[in-house]
Amino acid sequence: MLEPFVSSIDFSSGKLRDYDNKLDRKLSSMLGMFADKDIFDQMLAKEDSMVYEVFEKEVPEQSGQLAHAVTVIHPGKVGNEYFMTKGHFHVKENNAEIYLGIKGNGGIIMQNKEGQSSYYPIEPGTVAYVAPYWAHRTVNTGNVAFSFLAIYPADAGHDYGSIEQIGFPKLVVEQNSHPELVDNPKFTR
Ligand code: S6P
Ligand code: ZN
Repeated sequence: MLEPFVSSIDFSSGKLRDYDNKLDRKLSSMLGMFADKDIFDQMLAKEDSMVYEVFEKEVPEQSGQLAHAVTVIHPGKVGNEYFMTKGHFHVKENNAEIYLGIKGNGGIIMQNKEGQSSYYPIEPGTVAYVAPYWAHRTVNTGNVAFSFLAIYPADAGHDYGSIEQIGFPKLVVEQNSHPELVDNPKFTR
């Protein structure tokens, strides 16, 4: 049986100090996910920049366990589209999730299977409820690292599926120095 434990977040960097696993998501792992392919290719040819890192505590992927991880999205854009996570549905689609904003400014874009979308800004202290059945992606809309804590059923699973090729109904882009939602031309339903 797993024993109780603690971990700690460094609020100045937004990172989890004593993580068990770290996932690195660089531009090369996000082929086809940003709308402007030409600018993406130019950026990747120059440097395979880090887009986001996920710091995980390890718990068994079993019903009843709560996985928790800190995601740090680096500041940056591909054209006018903010650096973002891949985004996913949970394999167990009825599993919800909680996000807590830790550092920086960002947002969460969500979609359901009917093609509806929902967007909320996240700042330090914001608690976002990802309802069951809603896919979720986060974006960094600021000039510094954007970090948040995610807590979710450890057996929820990640379904990246069509999101990797098509994305969300809306793109989160910078317009006149502010985040705006615009229609995603690839998303037709
Ligand atoms: C897991 C939770 C987060 C994300 C992380 C990276 O359910 O939503 O820990 O895994 O933010 O995003 P993604 O879409 O690449 O898994
Ligand atoms: Zn999730």
